[in-house]
Amino acid sequence: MNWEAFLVPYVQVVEELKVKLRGMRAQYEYGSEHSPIEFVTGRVKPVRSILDKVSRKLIPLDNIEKEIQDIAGVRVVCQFVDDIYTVIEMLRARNDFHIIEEKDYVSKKKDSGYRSYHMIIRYPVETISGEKQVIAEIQIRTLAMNFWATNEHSINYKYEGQIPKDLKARLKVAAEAAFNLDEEMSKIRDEVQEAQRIYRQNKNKH
Ligand code: 0O2
Ligand code: 0O2
Repeated sequence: MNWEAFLVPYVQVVEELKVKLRGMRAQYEYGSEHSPIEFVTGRVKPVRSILDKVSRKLIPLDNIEKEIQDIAGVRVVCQFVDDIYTVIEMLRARNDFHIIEEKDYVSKKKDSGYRSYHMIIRYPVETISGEKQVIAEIQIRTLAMNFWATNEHSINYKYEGQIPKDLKARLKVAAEAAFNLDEEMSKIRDEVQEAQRIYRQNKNKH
């Protein structure tokens, strides 16, 4: 299999989605408005990780495009939990891609403690041999959810998915703390946003 050639459209999709979603943030900034998007990252899944998933889930090589839905992945990170829902509505209203599936791990966390909202989309990308429909995953989460998930991901990687029991329990406590932080921040959201609005207005004056 020629992986480099296979991944070319995915690289294109990640780049396009990053530009588009970062553009949404820029539009809010220009209007001195609170942006529901704090930052956007993205990556193409490394071949090693694709192959790991293929063998873990017994996926036939011919089905990779359909069955591994996060080969192209972008991540939208928000300040507040409510922002996640604003972003979801904005994404639903767009007509440059089609949403195939939504997974709400925000209101229903995974057993690990993981929280995030996932959208699986079908994105049309122009290639030199015509239009290609590429499946991509958009993860939408708060800064606190992202902090937790990034650390848990590293630990999971180190222990190859077999995290020791006591560490797992600690991660659950940390997930609870991240949840409480989101709750507390939501309560003072208006204050925070007012302060940030004043800051942006002053910055835009100069
Ligand atoms: P690992 O092993 O996961 O740590 P930019 O300059 O911002 O345009 P950059 O710096 O190339 O782009 O990458 P970016 O967008 O900052 O993302 C870097 C890291 O974020 C990646 O690490 C991923 O871990 C993670 N990441 C970002 N978006 C996603 C996503 O949608 N899904 C997943 N699963 N991970 C994401 P590495 O370097 O790939 O390796
Ligand atoms: P990467 O690139 O290492 O992040 P699964 O069967 O759970 O492996 P599935 O069913 O395709 O995958 O989708 P799911 O469960 O919605 O998860 C897809 C992605 O969400 C994962 O990609 C992670 O990026 C993230 N995710 C899901 N559960 C967890 C979790 O418990 N902790 C953390 N840190 N992230 C999670 P991959 O495949 O792990 O790839």
